[in-house]
Amino acid sequence: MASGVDSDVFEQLVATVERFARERLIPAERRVEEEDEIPEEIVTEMKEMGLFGLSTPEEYGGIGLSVPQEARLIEALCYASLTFRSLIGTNVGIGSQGIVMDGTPEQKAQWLPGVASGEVIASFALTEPDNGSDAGGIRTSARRDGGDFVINGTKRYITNAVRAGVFTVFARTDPDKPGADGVSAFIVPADTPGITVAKPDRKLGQKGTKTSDVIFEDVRVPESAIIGGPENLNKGFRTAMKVLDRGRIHVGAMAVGQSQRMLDIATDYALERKQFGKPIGEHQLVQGLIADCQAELHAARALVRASADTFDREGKAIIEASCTKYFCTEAAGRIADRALQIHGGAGYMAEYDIERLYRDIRLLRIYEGTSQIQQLVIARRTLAQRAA
Ligand code: COS
Repeated sequence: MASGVDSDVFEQLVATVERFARERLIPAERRVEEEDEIPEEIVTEMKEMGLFGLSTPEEYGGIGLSVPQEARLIEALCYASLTFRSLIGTNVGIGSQGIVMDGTPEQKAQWLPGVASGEVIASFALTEPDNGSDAGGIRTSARRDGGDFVINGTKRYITNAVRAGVFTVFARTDPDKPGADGVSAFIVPADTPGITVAKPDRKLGQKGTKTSDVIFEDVRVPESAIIGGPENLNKGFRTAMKVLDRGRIHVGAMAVGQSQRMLDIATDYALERKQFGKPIGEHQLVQGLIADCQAELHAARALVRASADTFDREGKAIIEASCTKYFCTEAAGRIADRALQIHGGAGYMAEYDIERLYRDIRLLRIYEGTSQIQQLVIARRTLAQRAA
């Protein structure tokens, strides 16, 4: 378990990222929205700052933040549009963590330095057209052929697929085991013959992020491509779940960063906008909206920190991670709604940032496990703990 970086170095990094978000990213948000692309100069700056390698262990060229440190830094970064986080998100989280957590030393040495520098984008290929929440039901097959596996199937909504240098692909290696048990995780270089990345999806928000279908047709990989090596055959579902647990704390931190931004915008508006002869912030019903946002934001931030601490200390935090993702993203949805309401008619207009933020954060309640999946994880495990 990474113990993180020295606290002085870390505080400097947080201050740098806070400044970067305010001075470089927020001013670029409208351009990103219009062009549906992140400007190349910003991508370069993010690489130079080491943001792609936040969670990669130092020995592989990353910064090696602990989970609580990563959460705080992601909160700071997500004061700006979630699109910028999406660019680094798969390298910091779901795309690479399978290799960090369960990879062999050779796999780590081969892939993690490129992931940390941002030269290689790592993309997580789990979801399929017919299997999203039911991650154990995946149909993409990896058929053994001598010392190789041959992968066939389609993956859907795969973040950063168009930019990917490597995919972590979850495929069924045992067709006789229908659920989670017959699934393996593979490291598949994106230039392997037989991989087609479709053109990016059109979405409600988070313009500039890229998700696509990825089609695997007779994609041949050696058995050494199984994450953790051949002895991890049929153990890929657990790798996916561990990666998602950590990811769910990360998504909670994203929700906190965006919630702070939306509250700040709404508060500024409430101080400026006058109705009935005074700023609307002096009207108690508007104050009620502000207070509810602030109270939920405080609760969400505290929950992220507590869960991240548990993950760091115990190496896992399944119930905590699901509670965090569930509460923080649902709270962000309520905060967005109130922040837009405080703006009145202006909130519905595209010239005000809140309209875009409202659309962007909608996805938080869906990806890396819907709110309903989090409820299911929390309740099943709570019941099992009491029954034990
Ligand atoms: N960490 C480690 N192992 C885990 C785990 C976790 N967080 N969660 C489950 N497992 C293990 C279980 O312990 C079980 O192993 P054993 O049989 O040895 O006990 C195995 O994995 C199967 O678990 P379970 O029976 O709970 O699997 P289910 O198929 O019932 O589904 C849910 C589990 C629904 C929780 C899972 O499919 C899920 O999280 N779905 C959402 C997927 C998702 O987030 N998709 C987003 C796409 S990526 S952006």
